[in-house]
Amino acid sequence: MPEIILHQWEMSPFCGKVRRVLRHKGLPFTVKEYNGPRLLMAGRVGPAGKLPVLEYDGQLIQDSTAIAAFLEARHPEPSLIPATGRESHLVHVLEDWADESLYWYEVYFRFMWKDAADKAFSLIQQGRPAYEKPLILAAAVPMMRKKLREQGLGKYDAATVTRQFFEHLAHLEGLLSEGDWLVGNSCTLADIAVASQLAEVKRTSHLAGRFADYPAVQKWLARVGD
Ligand SMILES: N[C@@H](CCC(=O)N[C@@H](CS)C(=O)NCC(=O)O)C(=O)O
Repeated sequence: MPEIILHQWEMSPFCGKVRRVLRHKGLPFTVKEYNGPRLLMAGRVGPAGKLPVLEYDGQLIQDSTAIAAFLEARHPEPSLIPATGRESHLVHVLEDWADESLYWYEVYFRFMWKDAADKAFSLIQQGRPAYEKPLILAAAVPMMRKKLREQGLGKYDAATVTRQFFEHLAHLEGLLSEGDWLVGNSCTLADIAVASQLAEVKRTSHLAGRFADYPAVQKWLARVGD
């Protein structure tokens, strides 16, 4: 078995995505959490300055999409990425939608509400001295709100963004009422990418209770797992 270390923030949806890929493939791994003063070192693990980064027998791979492709190539079974055909294209498009669009809704619901940001940072600050969290929040919340405005979603009010998000959820409900998985007859990277964003919305935002209106999505989230 390879030695696998996931450099992560527990509450990052992209790190959650990699954890789900590793578990789906039955690969044991340990995590290195970038909490406390280590937060400042996260930018140095890989050239893009982002987490997750996967360390696989000493080799560093960054970006959840690249990590999933790397693991699929080395551990093809159970497969998560159809190799060819319509399903492979759909998986690619849905994964990218989750990573590049749905992600910003997750960021909005986490960083526009102070209590949600507080919950999220509690997840990575476990075991750290209590004085650190307010300092980290004071830096992270304005920085993430600025990113949201630059991306665009942050320029819209909460009611508009919430309505758009639940429109997306209604479409997912429609898809998942017709089959167990988003693409084809088994769990793919599309399921894992979308579920990883939604799981973080549920975990820290005030919207968790409203997921009950989407029973097919709820059952599918349980099927994809943690
Ligand atoms: N496309 C990347 C996105 C990773 C990403 O944006 N990670 C966030 C945490 S959720 C991050 O590292 N942010 C720090 C930064 O952008 O400086 C992936 O799929 O891994």
